[in-house]
Amino acid sequence: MDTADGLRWAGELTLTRHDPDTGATFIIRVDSVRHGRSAGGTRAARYDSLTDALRDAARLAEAMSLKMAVSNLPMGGGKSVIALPAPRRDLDESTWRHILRLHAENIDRLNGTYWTGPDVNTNSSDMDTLSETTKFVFGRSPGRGGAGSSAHNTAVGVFEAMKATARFAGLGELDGLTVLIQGLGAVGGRLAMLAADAGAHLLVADVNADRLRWAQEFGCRPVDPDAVTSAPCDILAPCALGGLIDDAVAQRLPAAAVVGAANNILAGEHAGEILHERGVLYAPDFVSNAGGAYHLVGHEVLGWDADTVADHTADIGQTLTEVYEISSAGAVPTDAAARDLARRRAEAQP
Ligand code: NAD
Ligand code: PPY
Repeated sequence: MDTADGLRWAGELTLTRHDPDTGATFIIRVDSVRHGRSAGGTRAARYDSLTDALRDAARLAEAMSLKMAVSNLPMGGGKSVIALPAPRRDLDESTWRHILRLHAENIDRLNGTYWTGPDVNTNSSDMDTLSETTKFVFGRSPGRGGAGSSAHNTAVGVFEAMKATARFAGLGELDGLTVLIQGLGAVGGRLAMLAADAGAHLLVADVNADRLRWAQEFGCRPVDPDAVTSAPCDILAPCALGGLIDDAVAQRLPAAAVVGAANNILAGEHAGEILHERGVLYAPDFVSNAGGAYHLVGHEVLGWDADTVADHTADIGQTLTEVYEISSAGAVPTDAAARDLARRRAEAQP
C-alpha cells in the first residue's frame, strides 16, 4: 500500500491536475489493468491535504481491483477523487459543471484505461454531464443509454451479505436481531427498508436530520452519529464513508458482526486481526458491496439483463460464506481470506 506521502504505492498509474480557477484538484488512480480496463467511481469530497486525497484514491482503487476479482468481473480497479474547494452543496451549478468537464477531459486523456462511474457526491446526472466530453463513463441515466443508479442493487447485495453473515456467526435469521445502520443515503436507506422488512430491529444514525426523520417514521430508533461504534447491536452496518473501524475501535466494538456498503470500512493496520481475535465476524466490504459493480459492468459491458444481474447479486452471500470458510479453516482474518479468494479468482480468469 502507499506510504505516508500517498505517492509510493503498488498501483499502475496516477494522474493529477489542479485547476486554479475553481480550486479543485483531480486525481485518477489506476490500481490494475491486468484483467482488463480499470473502473471505479468518482468521489467528490473535501480533503485536509493532497496527501490524504492521494491515499484515499489509492485505497479506493485497490478495493476496486479486489472487488472486480472476487466478483469474477473482467475489469481492473481504479478510482477518481475530486478534492473540492468547498462542500459540494456550496458549489453553484455552473462551477460544478465546469469541474465535471475538466474531470472528463482527464478521463478522456487516458483513452479507456480508466472508466468512471458514480460514487460519493456524484450521481447518474453527473455521469450524463461527464459523457458529454468522454465516453468512458458507467452509470449514465437510462434515458441517456446508461444503467442508471447502482444504489438499489448495492443495497440488495449488502442485504444478502448480512443474511449470510448472521447465519455464519450463529445469530440465525435477521428476524429479531438488532442492526445498526450508519448512513441512510442511497444505499443505507434502502438497506434499512430491506432489513426492517426481514424483521430486524433498526438503530440508525445519520448527520442529515431529514434522513433520520424519514427512518424514524418507519420505526427505526435514532443513535447519535458519534455513538455508532459504542452502541451495542448484533450487526453494525457502516453505510456512510469508510475508515470507521480503526484498531482502537476494533478492540472494543460491542457488535457480533460488521457488514456494510462503505468502501474501506477498516482503517487500522490491525483492525481485521483484532476483530478476528475477538470473534467479531467482519464481512469484507469489497465482497459485500459488489452489487453496484454487477449492475454497472453487468448491464453495460457484459450485456446482462436484470435477472442475470440479480442472480449474481444474490450469490454475494455464497461468496462471503466461502470467505468465512477459508478464514475458519486457516485461522486467518476474514479480510485476508477475501484477498486470498480474490487473488485465486483473478488467476483463474482467462
Ligand atoms: P450517500 O452519499 O447517498 O449516503 C451517505 C449517507 O451517509 C448520507 O445520508 C450522509 O448524510 C451520511 N453520513 C455521512 N457522514 C456520516 C456520519 N459521520 N455519520 C452518519 N451518517 C453519515 O452514499 P451511498 O451511495 O449510499 O454510498 C454509501 C457508501 O457505500 C459509500 O461509502 C460508497 O462509497 C459505498 N458504495 C456505494 C455504492 C453505490 O452503488 N452507491 C457501491 C459500492 C459502495
Ligand atoms: C464501487 O463499487 O465502489 C464503485 O465505484 C462503483 C463502480 C463500479 C464499477 C464500475 C464503475 C463504478
